[in-house]
Amino acid sequence: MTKMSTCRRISVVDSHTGGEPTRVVVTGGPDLGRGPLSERRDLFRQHFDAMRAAIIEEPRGSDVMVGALLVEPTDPTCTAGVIFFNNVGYLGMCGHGTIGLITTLFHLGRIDAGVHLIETPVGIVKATLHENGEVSIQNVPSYRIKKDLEITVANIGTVTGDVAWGGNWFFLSECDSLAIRQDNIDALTDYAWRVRQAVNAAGYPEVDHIELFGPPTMPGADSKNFVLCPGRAYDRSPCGTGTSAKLACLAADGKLAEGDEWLQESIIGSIFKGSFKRDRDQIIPFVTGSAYISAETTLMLDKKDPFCWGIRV
Ligand code: PYC
Repeated sequence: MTKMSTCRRISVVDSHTGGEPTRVVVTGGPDLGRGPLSERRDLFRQHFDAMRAAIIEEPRGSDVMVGALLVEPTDPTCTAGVIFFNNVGYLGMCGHGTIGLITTLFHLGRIDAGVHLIETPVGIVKATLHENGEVSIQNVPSYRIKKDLEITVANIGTVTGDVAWGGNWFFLSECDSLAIRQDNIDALTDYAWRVRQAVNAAGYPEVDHIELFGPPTMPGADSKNFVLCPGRAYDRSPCGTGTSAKLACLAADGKLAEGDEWLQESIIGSIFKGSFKRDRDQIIPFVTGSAYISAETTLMLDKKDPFCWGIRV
C-alpha cells in the first residue's frame, strides 16, 4: 500500500470567472527557473508537460479548466508572474484566468484592493482589484490583422470573419445559421471546430480560438458570444482575450468609440465589461469581471496511480 507521503503534493486554489474555472497552482508546481516567462513556458512544455496534464485533465480536473502556474516575475514591479495552461497546452494570456488569479491572491491574503502588475509570457498586464471585488484588466495591446477573411468550410459553406490578436489568436465571425444558445452547444462546437480547421488551412495556423457572435439576451448586453478554446472546450465566460480581440475589431471598424463601454455576454449569460484606448494602430483593451473561489485543495500525484498523469482521450 502506497504511503500518502510518497505522493507529490500540489496545492491549488480553484475559482470561476463568469462560470469558467481557473486553477491557480500555489505550491508544488514545476521549478522553471528565473528566465523570461516565455522561456519558462517553453521549459514547462518541453520538460513538465505531464504535470500540466496531471493538474488539468481528469481525474483531478476537466477539459474546461484553465491552469495558472504562479511564478516569481522577472520584473520587480510586478506582483506576480503567471503561465496559463489548458487541456492541450499553453496560453499566451488568459483574461478570465487573470481575474481568477487576482481574486485568488486576495483570498490568500497576498494582495489588497488596488493596482497590480502581472507578468505573462506575452507581456505585462495591469489588473485592478476594486473594493467591490470586481477585477479590471488592462490587457496586452490588441489588433486585427485580417478583415473579412472568406473561408470555405466542409459541410457548412462560406464563412466570413476577422483574424485578431487579444493575447491569443482569434477568428471572429457573426453566426447567422446557428443560435448562440446553450441548447445548441454540440452544434456550435462542431461548427466552430470545422471553422478552425478551415481558417488554419487558409494560412492562419496560429488561430486556435474561434469566437462566434449573435444577438444578446441579457439586459444591456451588446452581443453574445460562443468561444471555442484550443482543446475543443467552450469558454463559459465571455473570454477576456476574445473580448479584447472583439474590441480591436470594433475599434478598427469605427463601431465603438474610445472609452465607450461594450458589454459582452457569454453563452451562459455571464458578462464582461469592455472598453479600449487607442495606441497607434493597436488598442489597449480593458476588461472587467468577477471571480469567486470554489475550492482550496491539495492534489496528490501518486506515481503508482495508473492515471496519475491524466486520462488522455
Ligand atoms: O478569458 O482569455 C480568456 C480565456 C482564454 C481561454 C479561456 N478563457
